[in-house]
Amino acid sequence: MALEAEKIDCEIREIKLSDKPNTFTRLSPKATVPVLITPQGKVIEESLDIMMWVLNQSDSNQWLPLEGSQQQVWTKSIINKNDTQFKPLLDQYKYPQRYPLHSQNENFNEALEKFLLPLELLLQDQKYLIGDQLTLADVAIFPFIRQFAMVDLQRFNQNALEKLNQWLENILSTELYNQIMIKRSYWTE
Ligand SMILES: N[C@@H](CCC(=O)N[C@@H](CS)C(=O)NCC(=O)O)C(=O)O
Repeated sequence: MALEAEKIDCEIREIKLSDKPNTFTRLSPKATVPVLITPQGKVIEESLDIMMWVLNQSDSNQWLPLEGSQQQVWTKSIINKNDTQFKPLLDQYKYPQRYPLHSQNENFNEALEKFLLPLELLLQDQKYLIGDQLTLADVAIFPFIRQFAMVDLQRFNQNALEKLNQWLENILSTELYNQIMIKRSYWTE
């Protein structure tokens, strides 16, 4: 989304996660998507780093919070909490067969309490996570919330997450999101 928002030209190679091409795993042994190879050949393996690589060159929508601002502190804190607390719970909730020691109910409730309800509270009087405009924090974490919601939409909708649902809907209905979420065929060697 950052690349598209800032109109940075790139070749997109869709990776089949169950059959990763050798070129991909050779360039990035961590083997998670997305990975960006810059024109200088630098390999960037974290989505947040890819966003920062884009936004440090061009940020026409003002997604980046001002350096040293309170918004910057909040942005870092939300993304950090997503990556360290929510993402492991999402994986456990999404793939219960890989984590037989955790029940899906427990995972859902823990995610709800630690991460989703605090976000719901934040969205009581603002449209997006850092204010009334879409910024880095929203774009960095919504894919994880979307994945979580999609495991069991009914359960997600029933859990007093009205504002969070609306927030997700707002992002999913943007032209930007719909421009990038198109079906692509897998890249092969
Ligand atoms: N922190 C990483 C997470 C990347 C990640 O976990 N990606 C998943 C897909 S959403 C993946 O590639 N998993 C590897 C696999 O399923 O083999 C990032 O944001 O770049």
